[in-house]
Amino acid sequence: MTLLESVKVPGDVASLSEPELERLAEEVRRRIIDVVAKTGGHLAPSLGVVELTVAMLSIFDMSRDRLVWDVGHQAYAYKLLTGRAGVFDTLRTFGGISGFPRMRESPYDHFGVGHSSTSISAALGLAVARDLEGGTHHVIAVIGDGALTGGEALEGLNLAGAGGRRLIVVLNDNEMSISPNVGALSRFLSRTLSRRWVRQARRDVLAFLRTIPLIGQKMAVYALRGERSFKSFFTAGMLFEAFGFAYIGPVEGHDIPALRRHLLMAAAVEDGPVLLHVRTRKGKGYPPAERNPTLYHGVGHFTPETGQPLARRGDVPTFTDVFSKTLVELGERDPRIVAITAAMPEGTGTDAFGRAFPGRFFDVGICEQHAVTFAAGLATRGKRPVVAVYSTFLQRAYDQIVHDVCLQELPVVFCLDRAGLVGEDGATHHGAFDIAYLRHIPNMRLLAPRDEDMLRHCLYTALRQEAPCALRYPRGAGFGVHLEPLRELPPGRGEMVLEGEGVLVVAVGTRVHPAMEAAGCVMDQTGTRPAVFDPVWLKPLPEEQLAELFARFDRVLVVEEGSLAGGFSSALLEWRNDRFPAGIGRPCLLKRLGLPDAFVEHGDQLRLRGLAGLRCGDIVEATKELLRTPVPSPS
Ligand SMILES: Cc1ncc(C[n+]2csc(CCOP(=O)(O)OP(=O)(O)O)c2C)c(N)n1
Repeated sequence: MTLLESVKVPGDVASLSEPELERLAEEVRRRIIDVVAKTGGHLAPSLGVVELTVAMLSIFDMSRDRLVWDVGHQAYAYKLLTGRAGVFDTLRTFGGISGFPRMRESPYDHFGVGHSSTSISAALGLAVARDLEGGTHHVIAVIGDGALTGGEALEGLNLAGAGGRRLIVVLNDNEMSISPNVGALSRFLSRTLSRRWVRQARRDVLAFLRTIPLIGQKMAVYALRGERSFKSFFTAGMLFEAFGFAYIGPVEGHDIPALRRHLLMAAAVEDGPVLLHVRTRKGKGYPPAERNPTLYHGVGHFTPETGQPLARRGDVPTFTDVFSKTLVELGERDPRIVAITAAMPEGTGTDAFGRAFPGRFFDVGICEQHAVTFAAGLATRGKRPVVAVYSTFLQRAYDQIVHDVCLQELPVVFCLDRAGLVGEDGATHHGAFDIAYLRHIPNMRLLAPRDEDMLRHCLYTALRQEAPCALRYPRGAGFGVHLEPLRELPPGRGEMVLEGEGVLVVAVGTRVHPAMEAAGCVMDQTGTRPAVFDPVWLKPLPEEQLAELFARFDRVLVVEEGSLAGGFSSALLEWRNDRFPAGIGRPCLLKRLGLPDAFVEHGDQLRLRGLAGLRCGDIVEATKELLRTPVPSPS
């Protein structure tokens, strides 16, 4: 029996000797590599905290103590050691365990997560609840140096530090976000303080020391011999101590005995919050991931022996690829264009723009709110900012979009990648709500390209608007269509992509091609070919075309890969109601396909689309049902 098999409950880890803990860590690491090679997932972050997880479980009692992971993408070792080893190979698959901590999945997941920078706030909530109940258990937050760049983490730190509650924050410092970490905090942690700052600070300290009688001059000489020795005066500890935390570390994060000693020290701090600074290596123990932690941050299937990716990239470019190239193409034509990403240069494809125009590219860290307001500032001075962000993460910056961009009427372009169902990352990551959270904001314009060619025209068009404008496109490959020269899409005009009769299918974005295919099937099966309309603009609505179409069709099917509540079909219903007040207009059967009022789970993207009724076959069935249903006669 392996040690991993012998760990039935997390408490079993506490009974192991340190050499056994080290063996256990190796078994856990091997298992993570073998399973992620088959399922894909967040490999490098999880490998980096194997020893930390084992050490924490050897000291804390997870049936009593409470542990909050930040982002949660690094919790695979924790899952393996908290009763989920038997189902670990179902990781991220439909019906299997999630890639992130989930309170519904396990009593040992003390807080659900997927978005970054929440752990300190949540853990503070758990600590205050404990104190209100007179409890004595430990509350621990584990946060990465990348997640620490997010504003909410700093808000949590600020309040936890001032509140004096017993709380342990473990800083998992690997100097990486998905890409190398950015910002002053990260520099402070890695001690790459700017020369200018060091020189000025040296002058100030020198002046101060010289005021001390007798020994001052000697101290000054000793302390300030060189920049390097001066820098060593300034430790990360000073920063966290200024926030009101006791500081312990830094400790080598792959040395289990050292980790245990330091964790025990942290656990012994009784009179307030403590921060334990742990230095780890992303991808630790798996050379391909250590060499390229960005590639192995989130990885698809690969051969475990070599790290070689298994899924060969097809010939059809992804939406992200096409966006990436088009942005560079447009950047060459227009020097006003600047690109902003919140810690996702590779994921959003803005890395290419960064290489082409380093001075016009800004990775701001995991700071979606800052990204939006920063873009607004740039736009006031005539720049054309493109904020490239995943649909789900832009949720963070809702008020900034309303208050700093739309109310100010600033031409910021939002490029929302991963709109719709993303697949294996699941409920925390689906881009379900962007149509609903954008379309009601005054001044906002919203485009949904049906394929990678239209994505190019949408981006070109968005950059020509004198107004805030967003475009949404999905994760994954395009449709393999020909890429045409760029053209401007007139606002509020859609495209009739297939003429037909009987039923009008209004398909949003990437549902247009499946709808066209479905129309062919319906024609074959019933002899009636439905019409397919692509609104292109979700806002402003193509009102004149819709008025004409609603006059022609009394059976309408709307398909969108976004929440039905507040989505595009809701917009059509609102428009129709207001345009044709009671008694005017013809009765119409209107059926809607979209995402339900429920969080969609994780699983294969195609399968999830099928479950949501958004695939070609579902459109065929819905269309035929509409054709069969009699339209009520006007009363
Ligand atoms: C709000 C939000 N924005 C972006 C992301 C995407 N994301 C996931 S992990 C990650 C980097 C986290 O870095 P760090 O906290 O240092 O953890 P590491 O992966 O280095 O272990 C990013 C940007 C996210 N999960 N949430």
